[in-house]
Amino acid sequence: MYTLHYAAGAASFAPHWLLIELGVEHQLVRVDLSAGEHKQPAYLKLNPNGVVPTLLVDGQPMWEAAAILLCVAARHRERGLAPEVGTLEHMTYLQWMVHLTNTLQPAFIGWFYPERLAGQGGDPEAAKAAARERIESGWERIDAALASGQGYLAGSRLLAVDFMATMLMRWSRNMPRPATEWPAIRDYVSRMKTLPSFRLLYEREGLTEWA
Ligand SMILES: N[C@@H](CCC(=O)N[C@@H](CS)C(=O)NCC(=O)O)C(=O)O
Repeated sequence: MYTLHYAAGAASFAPHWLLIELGVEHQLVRVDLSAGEHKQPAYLKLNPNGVVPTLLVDGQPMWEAAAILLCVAARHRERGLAPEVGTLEHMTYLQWMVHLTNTLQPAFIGWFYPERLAGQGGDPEAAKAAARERIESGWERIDAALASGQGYLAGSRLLAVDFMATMLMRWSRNMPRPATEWPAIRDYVSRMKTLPSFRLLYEREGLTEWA
């Protein structure tokens, strides 16, 4: 049994979407970030980083969105969202998952919370500009990969990594140059949005923007 601790539109968006797409039974626990619930001892016991998401798998907590995606997709490999380990498809899948979580995802912290990266006495505007540059160069690479690829990030079929990529693309929606300004990304996003699981996710999280 899965229990996802989530906040609407946050890093829990991709794991939540994957659970819906897989059609596996799960419960949701909403974490009120504005009330600081994620910094309370009860939540820190589950996730010492004090961030969402946390997924309980048969009561055992697991954190890090990308790890959750890899793990849950692999546990339900028969549903076709995780490649077979050791194949070329698996190689590309892992490469993008790690790249997204290692490069683009932290750059968003710099964009949304520049003061955290700038530190005391640092310049938040400079941190924000650097984050924007990193994010946009990420879109450049992803757009090129999609343009010369077979429709999805790791090849010709939808895999768990596509939920991660789309979540990050969504996060750029209010930036001066959102991801959808890159043509291959725009086409990819419109296809991802046609998944019935995307609609369901929006309903369950009460989201409206970027629908
Ligand atoms: N690397 C973590 C990052 C999670 C993360 O930063 N979550 C944000 C929401 S998008 C959060 O909970 N922020 C609250 C905070 O930093 O206080 C993951 O992918 O799970």
